[in-house]
Amino acid sequence: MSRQTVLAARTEHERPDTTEIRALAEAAGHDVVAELTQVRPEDPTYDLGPGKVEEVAEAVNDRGADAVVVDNRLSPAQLFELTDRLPDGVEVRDRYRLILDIFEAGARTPRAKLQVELARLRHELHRRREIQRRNDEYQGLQTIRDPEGEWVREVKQRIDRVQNELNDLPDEGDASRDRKREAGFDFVALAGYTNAGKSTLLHRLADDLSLPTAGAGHDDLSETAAVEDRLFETLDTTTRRATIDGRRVLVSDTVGFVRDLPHDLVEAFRSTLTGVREADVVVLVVDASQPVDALEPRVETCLEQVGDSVVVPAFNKADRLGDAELDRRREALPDLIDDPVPVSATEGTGLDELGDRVVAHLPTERVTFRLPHGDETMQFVGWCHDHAVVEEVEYTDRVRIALQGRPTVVEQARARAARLD
Ligand SMILES: Nc1nc2c(ncn2[C@@H]2O[C@H](COP(=O)(O)OP(=O)(O)OP(=O)(O)O)[C@@H](O)[C@H]2O)c(=O)[nH]1
Ligand SMILES: [Mg+2]
Repeated sequence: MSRQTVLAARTEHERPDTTEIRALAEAAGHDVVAELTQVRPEDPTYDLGPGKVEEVAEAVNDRGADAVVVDNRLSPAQLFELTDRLPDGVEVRDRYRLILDIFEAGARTPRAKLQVELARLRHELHRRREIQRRNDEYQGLQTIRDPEGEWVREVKQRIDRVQNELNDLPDEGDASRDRKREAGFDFVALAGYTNAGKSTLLHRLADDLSLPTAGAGHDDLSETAAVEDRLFETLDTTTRRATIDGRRVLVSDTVGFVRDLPHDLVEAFRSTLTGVREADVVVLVVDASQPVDALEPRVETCLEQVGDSVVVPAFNKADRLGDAELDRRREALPDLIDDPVPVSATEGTGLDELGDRVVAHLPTERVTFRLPHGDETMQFVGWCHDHAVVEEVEYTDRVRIALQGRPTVVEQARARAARLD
């Protein structure tokens, strides 16, 4: 059920670009029927200037709209004042609440649902605190009956409850990650702005043949990652196996970033982001088909979230650009990211180079064994093929095996080889 919506955007200096807020509004189920923009400093009462508020109200009346979206963050008071200027029943959404709505509607897994609820409650806590603070100011010297406020306490209790439920969810994190590292898996996370093509790239990289069957140890490996031309399609991490240059890699798709991603949401999705930060390599997926000007702020937003992980940047959707356009984009970001790899997740181009760049950053050790001929050595060679990259097997007076892989795997190989010699 889509809502008929009037969109309003105000920026202080340049004319507002409403492409992103429109896409966000659409993702939240709004049908934008009118758009009003304004260049002006923030008005303390409404955010928008009072004249613009009148225009918004007129547009709402003319179009029979039932919602207004403002591309800024409104204080609780501004939200209240603006709503008051509009016909009864018209809902006002700012960027922050709009993103919360999208997350709320899109959350599918129990974890994502609880994380969104936590974000909403934290936001509600701030709102109630601010309303209370304003009340206190107005009351001046009057005695305040309940300084903390039952109203505020109630939300805090609900936050604790949701937090506990989240903590009680089966741990998908550390322990199983450690086990998989032990087993020789490398971890690669796909991170990037929303709609950059992360899930599409995951489908490309994933090893369909080695798709895990449901069963012990693999239950957090999900088979699907929805692809949609819609912001925030992915709200939960999906992990798939991939083989990149012979290395066994677990690749995770992640929640996209967006400018002004609500802090409460970032907090609530912290475990997802921790996954990104613990990855051996983060592939930063950039939608290179965006206008040059849009790239820098987007890449900056992503880098802030990614922390100091090893980053391999990919310019996705390269199929939409010519070489000259790609070069212009590369030149626009020299200080932020190092030599992005042009790829097309839909066409499947550039993936070999991307794979090479990823593997070059994985922790790697090389070793050569010389073992006696025999069944056990052949079994060991099989084990090596399954767990590492076997570079050479040579049969002379002994069997010479040269391999490379994760240091933990090389260590295990050494221990196995020692038993054979
Ligand atoms: N032309 C072109 N389109 C692409 C490419 N990769 C992805 N797309 C399209 O971009 C849109 C978004 O792709 P997704 O893979 O859902 O993007 P995402 O980064 O996972 O998005 P969120 O989960 O919403 O953050 C879809 O319509 C894809 O078909 C590409 O290489 N070229
Ligand atoms: Mg996605």
